[in-house]
Amino acid sequence: MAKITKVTSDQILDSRGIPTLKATVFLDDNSIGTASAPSGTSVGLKEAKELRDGDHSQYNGMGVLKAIENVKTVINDSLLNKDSLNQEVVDNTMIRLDGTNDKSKLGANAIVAVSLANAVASAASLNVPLYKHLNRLFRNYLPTQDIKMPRPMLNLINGGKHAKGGLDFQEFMIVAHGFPAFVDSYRAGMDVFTILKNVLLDKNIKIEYGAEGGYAIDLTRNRDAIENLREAINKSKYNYGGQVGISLDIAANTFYRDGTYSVRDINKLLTPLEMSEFLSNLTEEFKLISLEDPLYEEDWEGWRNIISRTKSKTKIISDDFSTTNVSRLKKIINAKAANGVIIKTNQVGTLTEAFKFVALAKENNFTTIVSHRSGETLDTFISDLAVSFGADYLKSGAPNQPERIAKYQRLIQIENELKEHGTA
Ligand code: 2PG
Ligand code: MG
Repeated sequence: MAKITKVTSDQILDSRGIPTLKATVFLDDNSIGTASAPSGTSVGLKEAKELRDGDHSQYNGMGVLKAIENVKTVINDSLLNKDSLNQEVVDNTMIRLDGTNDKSKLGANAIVAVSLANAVASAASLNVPLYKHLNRLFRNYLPTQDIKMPRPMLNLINGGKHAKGGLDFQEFMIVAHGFPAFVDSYRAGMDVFTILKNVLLDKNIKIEYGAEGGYAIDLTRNRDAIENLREAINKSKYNYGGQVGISLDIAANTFYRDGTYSVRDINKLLTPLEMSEFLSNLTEEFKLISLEDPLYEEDWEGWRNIISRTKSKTKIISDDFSTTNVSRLKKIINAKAANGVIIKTNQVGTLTEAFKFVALAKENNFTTIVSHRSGETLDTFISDLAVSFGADYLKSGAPNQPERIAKYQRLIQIENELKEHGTA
C-alpha cells in the first residue's frame, strides 16, 4: 500500500509550442511520479477529448489551465488516500468522476497525465524500473506476458498534417527490424536518415523539417518519397527488406472527402476500392512492412478490401481507426478489418484502458506498435510501456529532435539494464 497524498499539475509547452500539462503524484512514503500528456495533430474522431481553455487571449485558446484546475481540485480530492499501487482503482475513480464517454468533462489530457504519473510514482515506491512495474500491471490482463525490447520505426519523411504544403501521406518510416539489438537498429536508422539527406540534396530537393523531425519535402508523387527512401537504404550498408524496410502511415482521414480520396499520384478522385488497389500495388512494389490508417476511419469496405489484397504479408495497422479503444477494436476484429494496432494512451485516457486494449490485440495476434504523438514532451513513459508488454515496435519520429530522441535513448538504457541482468 502506498497512499496518494497529493496530485498536482503545471502547464508546459509541447514540441509544437502548444500548452500541455505535466502531472505530479505524491505518495505517503515520499515517492513522487510525474508524467505529461502528449497531443495529436491528426486526431481520430473516436479519441478521448482534450480540455482546452478556449481563451484566445492566451496561446490561441490552446491553454490547459482548466484541465490543470481539475487535477488540483476534483481529481486530487477523489484520489486522496487511494492506494497508488492499485492502478485500476485509481483509473476507474477518474473515469467515474468524469462520467462522460470521451473524458471531455475533466479532459483526457488531465486524466492521462495523472494516470501515467501514478504508475511512475508506484514504480518509485516499489523501487523497481518503470517497465517492470508496468509489466506486473499488464499481467493482470495477460498473465503470460514477458518484457521484450521493441524495434524502432523511424519517421524520416513527414507529410500530411505534420508538414504544411508537403506530401499527402503523413509518415514515411523505416523499420530497422533485422538486428539482434535495439541499439544496432537505432544506429542503422540514423545512418539511413543521414544518407537520405544526401540523396535528396543531390537531386536539388529542398528540405525543411516536419512536426516529427523528418524531412518535409514537396514531390510530384507520394511514391517518389518511398522511392527516395528505398534508394537511401540501398546506398547504406544494410540489406533492403531483410534488415531495414519501409512502413507508411497514410493517415487517410486527412485527404478523404465525401466518399473519395485525393492523392497527388493520380489525377482523379479515388473510390475506396481504387484507393485500396493503389496502396496494395505500392505495398507489392516496395515490399512494405506495414500500412497504417490506409483508409478513412469509417470506410469499413476499404479496410476489408485492403486486408484481403495484402494477405497479411504487409501488416494493416489501425490508429485513428481503433483509437486505443476496446469496443472499437472488438468491431475491427469481428470485421477482420486490420491485423495490427497503434497504442497511444492519450487516445483513451488511462493506462488501465490501454492495457485492456493491448491484451485484446495480443490475444488476437495483432502486431502492436506503441506510438508518440506529433505534440510531444521529453517524457519517456512510452519506452517503458513498449517494453512492459513486449510491443513489436515503437515509433517516435526521426532521430533528430530531443523529444523524439529521448524515447529511443531510454530504450537503449533499458536494453543495457536488461543485458546486465541477463534478460536481453
Ligand atoms: C499518428 C501520430 C503520431 P498525431 O498519426 O500516428 O505519429 O500523429 O499525433 O498527429 O496523431
Ligand atoms: Mg497514425
